Amino acid sequence: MLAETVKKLALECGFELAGVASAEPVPEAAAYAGWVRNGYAGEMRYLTDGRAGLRADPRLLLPSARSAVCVGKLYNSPAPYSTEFDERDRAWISRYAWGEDYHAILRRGLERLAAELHKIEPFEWKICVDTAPLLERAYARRAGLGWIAKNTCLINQRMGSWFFLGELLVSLDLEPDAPPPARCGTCTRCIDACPTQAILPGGVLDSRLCISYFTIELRGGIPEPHRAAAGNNVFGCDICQDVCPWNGRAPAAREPEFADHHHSPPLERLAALSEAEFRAMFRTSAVKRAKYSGFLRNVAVAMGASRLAKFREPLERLSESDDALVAEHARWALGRLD
Ligand code: B12
Ligand code: SF4
Ligand code: SF4
Repeated sequence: MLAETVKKLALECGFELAGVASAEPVPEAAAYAGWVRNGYAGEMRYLTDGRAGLRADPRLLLPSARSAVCVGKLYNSPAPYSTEFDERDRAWISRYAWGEDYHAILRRGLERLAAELHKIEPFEWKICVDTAPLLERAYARRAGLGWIAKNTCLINQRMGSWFFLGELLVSLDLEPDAPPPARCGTCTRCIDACPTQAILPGGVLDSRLCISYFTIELRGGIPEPHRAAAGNNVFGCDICQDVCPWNGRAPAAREPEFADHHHSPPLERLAALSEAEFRAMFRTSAVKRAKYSGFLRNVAVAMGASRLAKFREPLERLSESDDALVAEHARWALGRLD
C-alpha cells in the first residue's frame, strides 16, 4: 500500500519511472567482481578501489536500509540520432549531456520525494545518483524499471533507454516490484554497430574499448588503433542506443533543463576554446567531467577522424599546445588529413 503511494509521489516529483526493490545484496555483485578482475573497468579507479566493496550491499551505504526506491528520469530530445547525422565538421556530444548536469536534477527530485514521504511517515534515507557505489541497473531491474540489455543499458519497454537512474535507499519495508522479462531476443544491432567492438557476448561491456570511456573517463592518451573509430564523438557515445529498436519511438523529456543546448557544435569552434571559455560553455553540463585537456584531446581526434583538410590550421595550433596530451593527439590527427 505504502509502496504504491511512494511510486505515485515519485511520478509527482518529476520521474517518469519508479519502482521498489529490496535493499539486499544482489547476486550480480559476483558478476561485477569478475568484470573488474577481467580488467574491463580499465583505469576507472573509483570502480576498483576499496570503496568498490560497498557494491555488494546497500546496507553498507545506509545501515537501516530495507528498500531501494528506484527512479528513472527521461532525457531524450526530438533531435536526430548520431547515426542519422553526417556533418563531418561538427562534433557529437552525447545526448545525455545536452542539457543541465543530471546529477543535480535527479538529486533535487529525490530530495523532494524524501520530504514528501516524510510528511506521511518518519524514516531514514540516502540518495544515490550515479556516483554512489551501488549497482544501479541491477536494483532498477529488480524494481521493474526495465531489463539489462545486450548493450548493458537498462531498457524500458515503453520508454526505451534514454533515461538516468537514481535511488532513494529507505529504512521502510516496502512491497518490492518484479523484474520484467528481457526483450532483446535474437537482435544484435548494438553489437554489430559498435565501432570498437566493445560489447562482448553475455551483456558484458569492455570499457577499455568503449568510446564513452575514452572520451569521458580516460585521462591519458586514447589508444591509437581506436582513435579513427571514435569518429566525431567528443563526449560519450550514443551509437549502441541509437540503433536499438526499443528507442525507435522513445518519448522525449518535457523539461527545458534537457533541451539540446550542446547538440553538434562545430569542431573548429571547440578547438579554439580557451580554458575559461570551456568552463563557461559547459558550466552546467556533464561535459565538464572530461576536463579541458581531455576535451581538446577528443576534439583533435575527431578532426583527424574526419580527414577534412580544412582542419589543418586549427590542428597545427593544437599541435603546438603546452599540453603534451593535446599536442600528441593533434599531431596524430594532422597525419590523417587529406
Ligand atoms: C562505470 C560506468 C560506465 C562505464 C562502464 C559502462 C558499463 N556498461 O559498465 C562507461 C564509462 C563505459 C559508461 C558508459 C555509459 N554510461 Co555509464 N555508468 C557507469 C556506472 C558509474 C557504473 C556501472 C558499473 O558498475 N559497471 C560495471 C558493470 C559490471 O556493471 P553493469 O553493466 O551494471 O553490470 C550488470 C549487468 O550487466 C549484469 N552483468 C554483467 N556482466 C554479467 C555477466 C553475467 C554472467 C551475468 C549473469 C550478469 C552480468 O550484472 C551486472 C551487475 O549489476 C553507472 C552508475 C552506477 N552506479 O551503476 C553509470 C550508468 C550505467 N551509465 C549510464 C549512462 C547513461 C552511460 C552512457 C549511455 C553515457 C554515454 N552516452 O556515453 C554510456 C553507455 C555505454 C554502455 N553501452 O554501457 C546510466 C545508464 C542508464 C540506463 N538506462 O541504463 C548509468 C546507470 C548512470 C545513471 N545513474 O543514470 N558508464
Ligand atoms: S557507447 Fe559506443 S563504443 Fe561504447 S559500447 Fe556503445 S556503441 Fe560501443
Ligand atoms: S539493439 Fe537489440 S540487442 Fe541491442 S540492446 Fe537493443 S534490442 Fe537489445
